Amino acid sequence: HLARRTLTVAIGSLAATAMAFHAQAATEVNLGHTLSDSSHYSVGADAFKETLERLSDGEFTVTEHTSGSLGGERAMIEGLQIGTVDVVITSTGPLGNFVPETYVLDLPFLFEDYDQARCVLDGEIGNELLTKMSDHDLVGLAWSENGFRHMTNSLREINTPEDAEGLKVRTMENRVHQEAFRQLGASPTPMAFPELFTALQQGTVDGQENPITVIVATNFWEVQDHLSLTGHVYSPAAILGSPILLDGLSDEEREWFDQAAQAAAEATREEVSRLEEEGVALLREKGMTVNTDVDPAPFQEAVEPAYEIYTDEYGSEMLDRIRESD
Ligand code: EAX
Repeated sequence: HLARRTLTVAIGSLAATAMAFHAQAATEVNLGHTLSDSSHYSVGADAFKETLERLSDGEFTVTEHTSGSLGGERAMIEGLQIGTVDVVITSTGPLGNFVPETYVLDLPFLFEDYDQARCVLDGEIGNELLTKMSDHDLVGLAWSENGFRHMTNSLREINTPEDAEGLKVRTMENRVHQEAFRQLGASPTPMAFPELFTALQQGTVDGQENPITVIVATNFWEVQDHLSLTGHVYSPAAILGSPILLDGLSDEEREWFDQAAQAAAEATREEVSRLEEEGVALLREKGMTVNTDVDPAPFQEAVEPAYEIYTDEYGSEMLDRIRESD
């Protein structure tokens, strides 16, 4: 009798422990991006983690995977769709392959400055684009930021479109960007970001283009001599979630994710603004030549055909709305 009772009690308490453990077990959220742990994306990831873990009182824990350890941006977006990755901070580079509506944001010389870009992304247009993500097995959480992109290369300063002629330039895997560089007379080579440093080091490509933030965070000065502030396109970043995780959440839980993404976007934008001020001096210190007075007008004119190619395929409604917003 006694032995049986002891056994029953033991089993009962084991079950209770298991249940308690289940109730407390935190859900691990894997967050990936392509940049280093000193980058503006990482500042955003820290804010995401802090906010989500605090609001959910530990129900969710966030593990950050930096430097493309979960793959390039295209691969991570695919990961969101199939549920192998939970949250991704990504440029819009490969996003148009999944959500063609976002291509409009990649048009060169579309946004005049940070204020205009942030305002459009935080307003009706940005929200519409985030909502569109759900038609493509993605959840749009917030618009964060990468920054205005500039050209670097190992051969010469770029002052005019002629200087870009014949340059082998790595671009993102983005049709609009590739077309713009083709119009400049450069030879665009699309490539995933995690392959870029080695490609520059080995001379597979002569140059690349990225915001000051990325050039600083990736030590590109080690493999590139010249930076020319062409500011040819604004590069947003999207904070995206996997529908496989997020569609199963309660409204309250989902709200925590939205707030965490918002906090990440704000922290990242602050860091972009800071580096925009301090980054050029830092890159000069590291030995890069930086020409700051590039006249954008001839570049803008040279890439104009990219607009027609875009509007022929996607129409001009979204583009007109963005242009009316300045
Ligand atoms: O999102 O691929 C790129 O050049 C991006 O700017 C970078 O991965 C950060």
